[in-house]
Amino acid sequence: MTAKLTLVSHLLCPYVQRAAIVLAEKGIVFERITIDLANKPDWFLKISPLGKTPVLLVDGQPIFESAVICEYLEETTPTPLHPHDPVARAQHRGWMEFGSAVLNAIAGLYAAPDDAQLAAKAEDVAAKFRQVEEALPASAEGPFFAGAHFSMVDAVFGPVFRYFDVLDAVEGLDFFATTPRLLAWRAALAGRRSVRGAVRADYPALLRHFLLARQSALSRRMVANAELAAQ
Ligand SMILES: N[C@@H](CCC(=O)N[C@@H](CS)C(=O)NCC(=O)O)C(=O)O
Repeated sequence: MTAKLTLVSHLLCPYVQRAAIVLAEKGIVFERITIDLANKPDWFLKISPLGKTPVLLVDGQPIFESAVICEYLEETTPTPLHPHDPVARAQHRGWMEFGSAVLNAIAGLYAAPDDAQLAAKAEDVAAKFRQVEEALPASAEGPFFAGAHFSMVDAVFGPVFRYFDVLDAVEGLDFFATTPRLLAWRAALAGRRSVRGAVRADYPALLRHFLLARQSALSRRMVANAELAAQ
């Protein structure tokens, strides 16, 4: 890859992280520009048709939508993250899409206005995790989604699981009670260099701050937990 690549990012965006992970896995040198989505710069609004991160600038030409960015990187580099077999590849794309559904469910969870809706959204996330559990290889295989080879689906789920490094501490929520394979996969992804390097070291503190600022049922639960812990 000889083009100059710039990933226009936001510090907490899980879709940006996917692209950053794929770039790192492929060993591509790129520049990262972080913007404030609460105060979008004019240059960003000009290049981003939907006003969303990520945008990948390829020699100045913008590509938007994280899955499309990942596919572009796959097409233009010799180190595949997708399986070779077309059916398996299509199935992986299906699970990438499901990864976005899980991210939407997580957004529903942290926005839930009251405890009843928080419980319903937590069950939505847990149910989706049970579906992924069924798709994972038996424990003798792994550690990644399709076995030993890190794939695009891994790049999608690394940022999904990262939320739970903060959410695990919230009392009364348990998303992994019946998903041992998912837990093992989560641990493997948490140890992967590309996944770790996709965010800054202060990501957990930034995420906690973001979640507390939502003024949602989850925010109140986090405040209550912190007050209990301080007693
Ligand atoms: N489907 C898009 C989703 C991207 C997305 O939702 N980005 C969020 C940040 S994580 C965003 O830019 N939100 C700003 C806004 O909607 O104004 C993708 O996969 O790239």
